[in-house]
Formats: sequence, structure tokens, C-alpha cells
Amino acid sequence: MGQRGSKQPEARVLILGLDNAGKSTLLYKLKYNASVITVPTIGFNVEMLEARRKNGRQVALTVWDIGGQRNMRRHWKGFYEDTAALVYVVDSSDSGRFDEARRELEHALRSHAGHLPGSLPVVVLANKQDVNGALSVTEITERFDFRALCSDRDWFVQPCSAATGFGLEEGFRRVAQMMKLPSEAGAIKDNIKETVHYLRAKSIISMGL
Ligand code: G3D
Ligand code: MG
Repeated sequence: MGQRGSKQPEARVLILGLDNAGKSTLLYKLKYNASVITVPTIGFNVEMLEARRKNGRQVALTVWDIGGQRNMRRHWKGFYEDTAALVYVVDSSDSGRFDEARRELEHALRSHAGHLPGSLPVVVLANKQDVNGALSVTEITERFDFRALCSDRDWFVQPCSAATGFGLEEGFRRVAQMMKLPSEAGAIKDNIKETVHYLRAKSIISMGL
């Protein structure tokens, strides 16, 4: 494998989901093990995380958390390239928005313009499990009918709570295990530059948290 063989593998992970699903809260809980006060993400947040693969090797994940408001969703496709796994966050306590959440996931997986590759693994994070009345993984799996939605992809539904941290590491370990690593090391960094360039061109700026 030459010199690059010893380099820690890198991969890009995309977090999508409706606004208020808990995407930013879980990203910062994982990164800093801290509960942060979030504001709706205008644009995106990006952080590096580490996760372990089945073979014991660490993988460096560049995790993109994209704003989920209605007017941001049309920009989701600007982030699809070179993504190794999709994390789709659902607010398990807000069943009134399940249809909308399912529709947006379906659109991301199936839309013709710039769709995600058919082999891309999907990990659904059934977030806010700490909330009274939150639906279980079984109920959510039925309501979303992931079997039909994800068809031939590898997919998995992980219960979690960004508030307590429960299930988050398991979820990302699953992500690291399911993804196929890009063959070229360093490709991710180039891709960040390209994406930032795309967003600048479209005048989408990151307000961060
Ligand atoms: P988003 O990035 O998907 O838009 P945020 O969502 O991370 O901004 O979270 C939206 C709201 O949900 C925040 O509350 C946040 O604290 C809350 N939240 C996120 N995850 C959980 C969780 O697991 N459990 C509970 N109980 N709340 C969660 P506010 O009140 O600041 O709007
Ligand atoms: Mg956010």
C-alpha cells in the first residue's frame, strides 16, 4: 500500500434530518461530551470525530451537520459527493412530522439530480428517546418503512438521546463499520475545499453554533 498504508483512514459522513431533530446537539455531545445550547443551523457545522472499525482500526470521520429547515433542504445535494455514510436524525417524540421526515429522506435517497449512491449505508438515529412518549425503534421502523425506503442499502436504526448521550457512540461505531472507505487518503480534505467553494458560490454561509 506504500506510504499511505499507515495513514489513518478518513471518511466523510453526512448528517441530515428535519430542523429540530437534534442533529447539532448530538454532534457537539459526541465531540465535546457537552450539552450545548443550539440555534437553528443556518448553513452547516463540520467536525472531525474518531470511530473504531471492526478490524480495530480508527477512522477519522469528517462529519457534516446540515441545516434542516425547509429552505436549506434544496442545498442538501451540494454535500452528497464523496459521502461514505448518511446519518439521518429523527425526532422520535414528534410523530406529527414523521411523514415529512420520511419524504425528505426518500427525496435524498431517490432524487435524480445529485442523488446519493445506491450503495451508501444509512444509519437512522431515533433521537430524543429520553422524552416521554417517544416512539420506539420498532414503531419508527414500521412508520418509515425503512425496508422499502432503503431497499438494497445497508441500513440500521439506532435509538439515542443527544441530551443524555445514550446510543450516540454506538450509532457512530455502526456508521464506521458499515461504510466503505474511500480508496484515496486525502480525498476528504480536497472535498471540504470544494464544498466550501460551492457554498460560497451559492452564498450559503455557516453561522455555526
Ligand atoms: P437540529 O440541529 O436538528 O435542528 P438541534 O436540532 O440540535 O438544534 O436541537 C433542537 C432542539 O431539540 C433543542 O432544544 C435541543 O436541545 C433539543 N434536543 C436535541 N436532542 C435532544 C434529545 O435527545 N432529547 C431532548 N429532550 N431534547 C433534545 P431547544 O429547546 O433549544 O430548541
Ligand atoms: Mg442544527
